[in-house]
Amino acid sequence: VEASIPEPQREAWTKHQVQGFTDKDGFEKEVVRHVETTLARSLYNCDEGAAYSAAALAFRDRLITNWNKTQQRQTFADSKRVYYLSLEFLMGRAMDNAMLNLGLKNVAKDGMQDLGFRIEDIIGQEHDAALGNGGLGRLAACFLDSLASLDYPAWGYGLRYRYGIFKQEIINGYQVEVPDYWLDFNPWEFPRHDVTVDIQFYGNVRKSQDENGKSVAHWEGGEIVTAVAYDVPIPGYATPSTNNLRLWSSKASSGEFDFQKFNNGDYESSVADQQRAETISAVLYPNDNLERGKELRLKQQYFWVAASLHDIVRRFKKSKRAWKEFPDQVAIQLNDTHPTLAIVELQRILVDKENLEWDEAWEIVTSTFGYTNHTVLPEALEKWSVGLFQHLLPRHLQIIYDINLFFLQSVEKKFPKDHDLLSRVSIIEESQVKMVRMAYLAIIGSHKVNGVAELHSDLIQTTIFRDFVTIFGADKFTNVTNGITPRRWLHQANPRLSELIASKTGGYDFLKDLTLLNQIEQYAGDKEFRKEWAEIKYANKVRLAKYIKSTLDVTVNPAALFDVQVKRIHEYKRQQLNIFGVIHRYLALKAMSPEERKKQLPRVSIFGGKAAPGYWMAKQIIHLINNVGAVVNNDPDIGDQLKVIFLEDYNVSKAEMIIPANDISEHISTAGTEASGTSNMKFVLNGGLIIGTCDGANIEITREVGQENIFLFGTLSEDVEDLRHQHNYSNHSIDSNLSKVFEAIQSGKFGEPNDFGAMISAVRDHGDYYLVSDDFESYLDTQKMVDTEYRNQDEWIAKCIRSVARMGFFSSDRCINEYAEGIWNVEPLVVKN
Ligand code: F55
Repeated sequence: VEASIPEPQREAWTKHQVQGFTDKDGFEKEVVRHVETTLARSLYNCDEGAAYSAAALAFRDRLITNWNKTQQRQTFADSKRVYYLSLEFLMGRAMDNAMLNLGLKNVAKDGMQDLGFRIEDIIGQEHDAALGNGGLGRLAACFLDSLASLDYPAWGYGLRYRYGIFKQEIINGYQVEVPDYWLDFNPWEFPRHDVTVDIQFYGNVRKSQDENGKSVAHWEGGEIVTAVAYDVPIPGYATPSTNNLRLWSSKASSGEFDFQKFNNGDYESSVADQQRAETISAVLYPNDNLERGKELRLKQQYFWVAASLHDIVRRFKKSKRAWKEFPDQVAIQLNDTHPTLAIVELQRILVDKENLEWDEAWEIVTSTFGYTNHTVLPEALEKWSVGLFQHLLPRHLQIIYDINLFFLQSVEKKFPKDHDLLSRVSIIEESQVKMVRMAYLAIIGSHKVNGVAELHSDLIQTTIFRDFVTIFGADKFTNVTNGITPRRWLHQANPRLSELIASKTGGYDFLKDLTLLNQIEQYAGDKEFRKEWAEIKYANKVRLAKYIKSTLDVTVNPAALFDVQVKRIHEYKRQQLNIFGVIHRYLALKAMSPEERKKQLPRVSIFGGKAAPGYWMAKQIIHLINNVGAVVNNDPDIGDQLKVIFLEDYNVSKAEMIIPANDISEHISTAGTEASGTSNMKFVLNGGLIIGTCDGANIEITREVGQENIFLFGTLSEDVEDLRHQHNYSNHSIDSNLSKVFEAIQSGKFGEPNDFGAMISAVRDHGDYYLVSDDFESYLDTQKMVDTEYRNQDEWIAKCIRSVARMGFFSSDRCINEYAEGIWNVEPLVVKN
């Protein structure tokens, strides 16, 4: 700052620099000031909503000073930056996180109390920022927290959706989607009306020759939409580093908004043009692991990618460096294939606008990008029709053809006789409708490709991308196992457990170095420690039980075993296996004498999660869970022995309440289908055990916590294909316990049987693709072991303590450090306060 202010005025500026509150009194003063002036409300009618707004504004002011300093420091140092491109950032609430990261939560708590409010109630007023579907979006949010906490100079780039993921309501047992309008009052974003980029769509490409006879492409005509930047500060934990998340919002460009029409009185159609432009950033697509090829989605992708690259290139150009230094200044990570167009856009900028030679440009491009794959499911692999591309992005399609041509030529040179190979790895799929395969483009245009857990990274290298391993060599492919931020998922979600751990490890250093958790292992046998541990778990369960009572009017016993499966609803995640297991348990209880029933371990089966609005089967699964709950929860024979709960509208802030209350959680995907999973890590870190398949990160969790501390069951991934083959080519016999479950459903016990016909047929008649029947017996056996082991509470808690002690590996800090070293080649840049 100081350098840019002329000497005579400098004193006045520095004298009045905002310092920010540091104590309770200062905080209260800021809250009162915001209520009176910013919100223009009388102090005597300040409700919880206004109190939240004022407290949020007070914390926002605190963040801004750190944020400005960090940005200035990064500009001054001009060192290499990381850009994380993600169509989703599932942030959740910001205020609690800001208070904790600044170390001012107690100040806020006491201050709010003085003003007549409870801090939890005030925190609860905040609307989640839900700009994501599930794991992929939440991973991006955890990464931002780690990047800032580890002082990496890093930016996130995303879209500022007007509507995030829909709000889920359950009506008569069915999911109903309600729009999530979240921007009403959002103190966490800063509109930058001066930071805009004009983005072009459609039009034509004209070729000309320059003075040296070189062919030059000109993309002309079409329409222009303007991208406006909105910045969100991302505070690190216990550091002044505060990074930037830049979200783009679309609006009609001032050139585009047709003043001619407007002045001619065609007001309606000029407003319609404006609305069409705003549609681009209007809504998050609510599908997880499914790509539907909609034009608006491709428009969103290009709009966001082009605006972000323009911004990055603009920043680079300020340094006046040679283009070949671009990869020394810039690392761009592609979160899945959604931003793959960035590869093409950078090549276009370098060749068409900056006049670099193709090969020189391509070298820069490939050194800049890294690509993270999050799925092997074929229906989730992005493909766009060539026709759509030609229409929307004609110049980009030409560049893709050229990239493909040069790539295939190099392959042919290396593997001269293998024509089949060429068609297998071509970016263009030569099908009836020609398609652009985005994952192939992402691989060819990046210097590293990573999966998100060991099994997943092995699988992509041996299945969907194996030809590319042959072509590029194994070094291009790597693994970075996912992680989670312990700040939000332990300290914020479970403050009492965090405090207990701090009391035994000499403070909160473990939140910065999660491997320090290993110090609590020695207390696994300590009676007093176990007692405190159990009390905290019980209190967390009481809190969830109260929530269940208040929202669903079902009474659950906090002493029962809480068995939780919360995640997006998907056949591959097998919530159907879980609910079939619950039905089996119910039938077994019904068949018992009352005395025998009483002897069983009481259990609460808790479900939560959204189904994509167009995913009919997933919606039927929700319906069945609710119908089973309606029967079981009202059956006087059953009482506390079994309750079945479906929690409405699962989101980040609800996860923070639900996860600390788990005894066991279910991560039961068909082996080989869940790339990693991240809630599995959150559940164990909060002192629960897992029932899971040998899939994704479950395998590494087992390696870390020890196989005596996890309940694994089911088919191994290497056996899945054979079993599927057998289902299709021989008579497929269904597990006998599962058949009884089907009979119960078909008897009408759980509502109209026709509603669930397709769900049963999928298993019985249509090949059981997800191996529900194959795994049913081992699932039930494993659940039986869970019941038995839970009865020995001392040993159970000891297992939980040992597991938590061994979870250090799963911090997103470890994960980000691996990316920084192995893929980005960036170093931290410490900011001093
Ligand atoms: C969203 C949109 C599309 Cl088009 C495709 C996928 C998604 C999406 O939400 N994917 C997703 O959440 N994937 C998950 O990523 C997590 C983080 O890596 C993994 O843990 C999880 O296994 C994977 O399913």
